[in-house]
Amino acid sequence: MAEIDAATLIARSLKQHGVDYMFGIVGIPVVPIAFAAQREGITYIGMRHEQSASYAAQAVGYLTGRPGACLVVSGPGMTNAIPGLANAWSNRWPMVLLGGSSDISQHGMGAFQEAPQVEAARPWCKYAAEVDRADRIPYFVEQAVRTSIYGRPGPVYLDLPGDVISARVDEEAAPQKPRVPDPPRSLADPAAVRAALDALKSAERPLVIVGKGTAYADAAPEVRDFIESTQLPFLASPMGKGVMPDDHPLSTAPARSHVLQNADLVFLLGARLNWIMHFGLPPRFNENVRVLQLDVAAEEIGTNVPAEVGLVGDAKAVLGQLNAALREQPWQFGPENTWRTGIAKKIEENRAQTQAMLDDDSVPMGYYRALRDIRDVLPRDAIICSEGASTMDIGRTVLPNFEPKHRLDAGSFGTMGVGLAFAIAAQAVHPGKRVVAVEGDSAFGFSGMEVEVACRYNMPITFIILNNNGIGGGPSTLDPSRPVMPVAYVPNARYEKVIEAFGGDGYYVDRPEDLRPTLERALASNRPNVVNVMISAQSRRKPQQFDWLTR
Ligand SMILES: Cc1ncc(C[n+]2csc(CCOP(=O)(O)OP(=O)(O)O)c2C)c(N)n1
Repeated sequence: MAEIDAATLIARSLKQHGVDYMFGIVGIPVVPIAFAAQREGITYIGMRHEQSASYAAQAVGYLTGRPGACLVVSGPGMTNAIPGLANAWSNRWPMVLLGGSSDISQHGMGAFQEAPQVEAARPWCKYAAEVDRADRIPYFVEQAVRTSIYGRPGPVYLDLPGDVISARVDEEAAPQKPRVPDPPRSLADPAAVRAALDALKSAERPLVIVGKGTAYADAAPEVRDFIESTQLPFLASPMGKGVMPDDHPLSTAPARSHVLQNADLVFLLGARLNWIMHFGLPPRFNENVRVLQLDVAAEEIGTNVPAEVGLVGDAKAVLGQLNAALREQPWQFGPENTWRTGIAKKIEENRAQTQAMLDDDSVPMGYYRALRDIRDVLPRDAIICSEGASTMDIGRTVLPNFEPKHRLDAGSFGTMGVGLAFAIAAQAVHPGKRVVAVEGDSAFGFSGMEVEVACRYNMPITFIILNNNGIGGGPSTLDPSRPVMPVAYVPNARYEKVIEAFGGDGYYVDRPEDLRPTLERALASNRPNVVNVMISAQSRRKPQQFDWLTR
């Protein structure tokens, strides 16, 4: 009768179900799980804050379709990871949080770091449970992994009491479950597929909105096929960028406000009508806009605006249905009409407006000028992580993506502090790709210590900071006779020195002519580095017709 320790059983069960990456911070009672994970062939990456570990785990979930694991200690370790659960819940990304907890035998006694962890996790999770017995570990892990990736993906939580982790069990009493298969790909009702195509044919000003749900479903080939065969204009959501290449002639990105406001029909592909899409309501949308919606979650259909047609199913499978129907009965949106010419005109106008800012060599630089050089040095398959307010918003318009799942940002939850962890996760999954994190100086500060992780694991990530001395721009000096402004940081902070402490390379740039050569050097070095770029605190986004937040 062979015995197995519970920590090994946890790691083996995770590996069994395709959990290949674990991010965490060890301590009582989870240390043995991290070592067991390494022995079982799971890549373990020790982070510097649980928040980052929880962000990295969900990025792996999005990038691979299998949840990343986040391993944390009891009490403050677990509560530090709740922001990650919340962000994954909002983004609909899978992850498994594994929280050590106090011994079951001491429950209620004021045990070391005892806390209501399952209850704390529950509002953010599809599934939250305490593993009450070591022999049930394979059951709980299978249940957790399957729940996180089936249906609408999301985070799950397993609470691991110390006396369960330290237990040993008869291996035969705790057999592994068969590997959770990838989620079954469900098809939409064929009648709805026909209805969607008929609706598209009847539209005068149609617009396809490509969301990150299509990237998650690995549906980029089907989306590309659909757009090419129908020749419909499209708009990418922030993380849907790259499912269709941003330089595609049918992209309407530079005319975003115009197309949202004037479309008479929008076809949502794995995109939600939440705040990022202005709820689908006036003044940002036409009040009579017709909505076609493809989503994996039936309950999403009709959110905020009733859907004329709901296609419930897997994006790859349903787009396959649409493409098959189009092959049988080809149809294209007309090549010449006022909708197309109007969009083209607006794109040209907006491009002309930004060109001057892209080429403005003033010192200090503006956002557009700095982002222009970043754009020009990145390879087409670079993975771009980004956060900040203007840094991210303007970055969405200036930095293109050409591949799906190559853009990770603050997302539906608008979380600052995700960028470094996302970059580390992306580099772990794609060691051969160029990964950059384009950060506001405030955003960088939320998890700046994670640059040590990049150094420790020899990840050649380039962390670029657009430094305007504060949250949305701070003063260039701090007047000691006045209270420090709430938006201000230490002016001219030398963030690049942080990475030098760990053996990485730091670069400081304050003149536009130095930026491109510095970025080229940083990328060519194949070493972790921080490029700290001073920009003007007065630099702003090009004037917008609407405030960015719809109220
Ligand atoms: C966790 C969290 N805390 C606070 C905020 C509020 N917030 C939004 S953007 C931002 C920082 C913006 O400054 P920066 O990153 O320097 O980018 P900039 O706009 O200056 O380019 C903050 C603190 C948030 N979104 N998330």
